[in-house]
Amino acid sequence: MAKRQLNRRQNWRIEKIQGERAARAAKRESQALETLEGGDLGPEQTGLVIAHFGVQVEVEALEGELAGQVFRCHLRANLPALVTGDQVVWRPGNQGIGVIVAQLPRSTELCRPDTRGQLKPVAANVDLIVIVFAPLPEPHANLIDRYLVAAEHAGIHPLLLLNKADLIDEQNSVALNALLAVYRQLGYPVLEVSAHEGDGMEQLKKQLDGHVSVFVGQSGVGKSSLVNSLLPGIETRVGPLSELTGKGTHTTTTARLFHFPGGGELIDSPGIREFGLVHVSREDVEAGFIEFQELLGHCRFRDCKHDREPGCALLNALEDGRIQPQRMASYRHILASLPQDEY
Ligand SMILES: Nc1nc2c(ncn2[C@@H]2O[C@H](COP(=O)(O)OP(=O)(O)O)[C@@H](O)[C@H]2O)c(=O)[nH]1
Ligand SMILES: [Mg+2]
Ligand SMILES: [Zn+2]
Repeated sequence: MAKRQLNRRQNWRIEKIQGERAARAAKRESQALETLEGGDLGPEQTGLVIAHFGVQVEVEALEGELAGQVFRCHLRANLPALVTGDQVVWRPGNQGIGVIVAQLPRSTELCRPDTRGQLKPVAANVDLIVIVFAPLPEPHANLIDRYLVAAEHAGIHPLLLLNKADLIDEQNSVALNALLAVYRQLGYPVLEVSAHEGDGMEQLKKQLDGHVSVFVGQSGVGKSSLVNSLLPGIETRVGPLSELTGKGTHTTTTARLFHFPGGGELIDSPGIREFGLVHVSREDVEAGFIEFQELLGHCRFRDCKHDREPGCALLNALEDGRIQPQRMASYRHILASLPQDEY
C-alpha cells in the first residue's frame, strides 16, 4: 500500500514536471512564432514535411529559389496534425526558420495505433509499399498477404521484393518460385534482388524513381541493408539537419523523408518498417484479396462467410482454380486473427 502511494506520488510529480516542461515549450514556441510573424516573412509557397519534431516540423522548399533547402518551421495554431510526407503551404522567415500556414490535401495516409490504441497517421502521400521477404527467414505467404491487404486498404501500390537472391539454392528454389508465381499470376510486380551482391538493385532503383516509398517486412529480411545500399551515407545526410534541432525536446519521434540519389523518396522509421495489418474489418480483408473482387456479391447467401455454404462464389472459384488454395488459406488465417467483433 505504502509502495503504491509512493508510486502514485512519484507519478504525479513526473506528470507535473512533464506538464510544466510542455507548457514552457509551448510558451517558447508561441513567443518564437510571434517574433517571426512580426518580422519579414517571405511569400507563401509549397513545401514538403521531411521530419516532425515535438512542436515543429522540418520543411523542404519545393519551389522558387529556395527549392531543395530545408527549414525548421513553427506551426500556426489550428493546423491539423502534420506528418512526414505532408505537403504544406509555408512562409520562410530568416535564418532557416519558417511558418507553416496550411496543410495541403493528402493522397494517402499510413496509420498506426498509438500507445492508447488510437489510429494515428504516421506518413502522408506514400504511393509505393515495398514488401520485403527473403529465402531466409523463411517467407510466410500469410504475412505477405497481410501486407497486401494493408496496402490495398491504404490505396497504395505494393511491390513484392525478394531480397537475398544470392541465397536461392536447389533446396529452396522450388518453393520460392511457386510463391513468386502466385503473386505474378495476380498481377503484382515482383522483383528479385540481393542487397549484398547488388543483383537487381539497378532495376529496383528504377522502380523507386518517381515514387514515395516505404519498406516493410519481417525482421531479418534485409530492409536496413537495402535502405543503406540505396542511401549511401545516410548518416552524413541526417547529421547537419539534426544539429538544427539537436535540443533534447526536439528529438525526432516519427518518420523521416529521404531522397534516393537515383530518384524517388523514402519515408523511413522503425515504426513504418513494422507497419502491418491494423484495424481492418472482414470487408477490408476481402477487399484486400484482389482476385475476390469480381466474385464478392455473387454468393447465394448475402451473408455468406465463404466457409461451407452452398452456392458460394469463392468456394466455386477455389474449386476450379480461379482462386489459389494458398491465398484462400491466407484469407481464412487473417480473418481468424481479427478481433472477434470484426469477424
Ligand atoms: N546473403 C544475404 N544476406 C543479406 C542480404 N541482405 C541482408 N542480409 C543479411 O540479413 C541480415 C538481416 O539484415 P537487416 O538489413 O538487418 O534486416 P532487417 O531486419 O529487415 O532490417 C543481416 O545479417 C544482413 O547482413 C542479402 O542480399 N544477401
Ligand atoms: Mg533493420
Ligand atoms: Zn461465399
